[in-house]
Amino acid sequence: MPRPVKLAADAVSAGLSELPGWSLKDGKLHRVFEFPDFTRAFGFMAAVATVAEKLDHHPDWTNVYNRVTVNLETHDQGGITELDLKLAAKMNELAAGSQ
Ligand code: H2B
Repeated sequence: MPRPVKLAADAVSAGLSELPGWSLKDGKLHRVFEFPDFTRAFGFMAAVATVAEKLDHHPDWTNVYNRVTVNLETHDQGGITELDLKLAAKMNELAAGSQ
């Protein structure tokens, strides 16, 4: 699959408008997910890992107890691409119900 290209600012804004909880921070898609406990947070990360491998697109993230802080960008492109919007949407789906 050809790698997507870096999106223009207006395309990023349009994408963000359909991604509840996400914002633009330092040129990356940013969201903090909060769960009831560590087990739920880690379960979310495990579920996302499977999707990330399938997409061959991986999040920059950190976990502290019940919180997962995520920054998405496409390193190859030095910016945000459709793959980041897709992964962000998938993360929202996977987090729904376990937050
Ligand atoms: N993930 C992210 N977020 N950005 C990339 O540019 C990227 C990736 N590149 N995962 C992929 C892997 C690349 O290194 C492999 C070779 O396809």
